[in-house]
Amino acid sequence: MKAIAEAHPNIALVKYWGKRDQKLNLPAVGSISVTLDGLKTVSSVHFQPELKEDRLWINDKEASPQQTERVSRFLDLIRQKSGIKYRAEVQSHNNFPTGAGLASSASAFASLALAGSRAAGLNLNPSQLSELARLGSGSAARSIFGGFVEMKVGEKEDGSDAIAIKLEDKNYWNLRILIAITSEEEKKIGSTAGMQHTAKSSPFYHQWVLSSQLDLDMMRRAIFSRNFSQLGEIAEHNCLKMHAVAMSAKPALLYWNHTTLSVMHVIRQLREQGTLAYFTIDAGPQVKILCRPGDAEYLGKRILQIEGVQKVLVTSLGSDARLIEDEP
Ligand code: 2P0
Repeated sequence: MKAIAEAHPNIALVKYWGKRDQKLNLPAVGSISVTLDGLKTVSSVHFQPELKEDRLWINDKEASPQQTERVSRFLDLIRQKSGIKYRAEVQSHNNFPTGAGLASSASAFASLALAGSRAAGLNLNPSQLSELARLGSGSAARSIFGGFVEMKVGEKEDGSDAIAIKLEDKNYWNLRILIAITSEEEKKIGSTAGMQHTAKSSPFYHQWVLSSQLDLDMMRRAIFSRNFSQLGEIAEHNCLKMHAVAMSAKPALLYWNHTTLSVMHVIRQLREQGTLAYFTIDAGPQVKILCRPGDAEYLGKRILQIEGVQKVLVTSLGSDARLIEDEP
């Protein structure tokens, strides 16, 4: 009753920020992402009759009670679906900084959905896995798939249509995503709390939700026509709009540090000088830069020169979540 699975984090080009249902973790807006190559979470789930409670290790360190409780609630869903009663030992390894805006919850819950369901003897299809992963973390629904992925906002009250679909495979378009690490500290306000706070207190939240539909339509069109400048412009616009709405919450949510801002300015300058590159930033201080393969090396070197940039990771489009080991 053990399985091991891996999943890659993803970067949203059109972002998820806000929920229409807390309990089922239903998003208020759809989102579109790219799954990343190179970065990954490998999770193993082992249900055992002798365990009294679920136990969780992240990168070989016993997790905090809050983290363990979140994973335990997620395993409860798998136990309900499968009828299994046992508690589990869970090991999760990230090859990138955890909790600093690099979508570790996306790859964590996508890999847990796959490993946990297989360990419990379930054989879920990718749509069912995406629905399950969403209950752990909204962005995890997207990490079940590789390439370009859209998370549907859905209409049904039970959440069965709030799932991700693959728009295009990872080989469809050869792009690079650079990740400028500006801080490895864990963020102080997680996405779940940040979204709730924004929905409650920002005067612009309603406009954010309304305007997302147009961004989604235009992003889909940019992807289907392989129009890189359109993809980048919408991604940058949508990112700044998400941060603007978060900054307009009371008290404000400000995920950037001064290096984040320096990188943004450099990217805009480089673009004026003819290098086609665009930034996007999630709920953390790291900057992700979208570019074409021929510009990646120059951009990587240039960004590393910016004061405060600790390192630059170079990634491209990654694959579907996959099972590594499955022991009945
Ligand atoms: C995204 N983020 O679309 C957006 C952009 C962060 C900024 O999805 O509450 O950790 O677990 O469903 O999935 C991060 O949100 O939130 C996220 P929960 P999650 O990538």
